[in-house]
Amino acid sequence: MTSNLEAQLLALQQEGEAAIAAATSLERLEELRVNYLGKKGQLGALLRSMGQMSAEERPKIGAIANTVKEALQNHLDQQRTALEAAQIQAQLEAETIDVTMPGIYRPQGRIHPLNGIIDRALDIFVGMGYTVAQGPEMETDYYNFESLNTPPDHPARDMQDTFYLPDGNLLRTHTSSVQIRYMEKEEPPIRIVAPGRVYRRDDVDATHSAVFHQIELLAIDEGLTFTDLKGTVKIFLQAMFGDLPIRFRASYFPFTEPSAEVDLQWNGRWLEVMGCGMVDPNVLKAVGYDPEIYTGFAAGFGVERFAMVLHQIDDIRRLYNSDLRFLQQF
Ligand code: 2NM
Repeated sequence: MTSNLEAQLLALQQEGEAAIAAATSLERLEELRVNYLGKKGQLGALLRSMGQMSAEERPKIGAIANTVKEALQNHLDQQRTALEAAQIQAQLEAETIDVTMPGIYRPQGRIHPLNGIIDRALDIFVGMGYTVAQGPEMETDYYNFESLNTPPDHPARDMQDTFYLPDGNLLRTHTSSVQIRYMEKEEPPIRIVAPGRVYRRDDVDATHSAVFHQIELLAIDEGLTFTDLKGTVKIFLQAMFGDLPIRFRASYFPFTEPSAEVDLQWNGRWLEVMGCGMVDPNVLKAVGYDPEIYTGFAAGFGVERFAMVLHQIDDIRRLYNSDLRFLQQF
């Protein structure tokens, strides 16, 4: 009877140890723990039969049962530690990064040369205290021409030169319309710079595009003179092109008086780079400013032309083709 129970206990230990050693998951291990050592487990079931044992057999079998229990518990603990270590090892191996792999190629973007010029120019004017102003590309005749002292018979108003829309509106031919809208809303002193797309009915060739970009600046204040205009233009061109000789040549715009073209000496030649002038009193009156109190200057330039000079681009159309072989040079 006793030796039978002893043999059963040892057999249970052997069978249990083998099952534990064969367990390959923590879940399986927990099943085995419950099966052997749990409240309704096999060891407990064997011990319950101790009730029928004699008083001298009891401690002996009890001691054997304890060693069996401890042995199974030790095996469970060891196997759990081993399985946990294996699990971490497997995770580490699965998540290994091979730093010698070639990586995912991501083509690098760039600032378009036109935006590069716009960014630089705006930075320079913002540094001088100017605010960036924007407005609509579709305009009324009033904001594009009439308010800008441009007479009805001026060639710029011709159907040949301006895109008119069926409703009588038009595509702005300069960003001066933005300046008019701004002056209507605000009071002097004013310092603004207006970048944007403008439209002209030109035949497209190496130096002309029907859509191009312009930047115009405007300053209105008490006591501004042509000297302020010259200084501002000179500082701007220096920041943009370097310290090169510049000259002012008398010219004509409907919205400025006097007006001038600005030339820059570039590679030994005089290049026309900007137009400018003192804002015509008629323009000031159109926005409700008193020309006896306020004067102002304005200047404008084409972004494409600046880009072509600075980057030695010989055909304006290259700026719009989106040919990466060209664009990636900048
Ligand atoms: C230029 C040349 C000369 C100009 C004038 C004005 C305004 F709104 F004040 F009348 N804005 N921009 C101007 C003057 C623009 O671009 C070649």
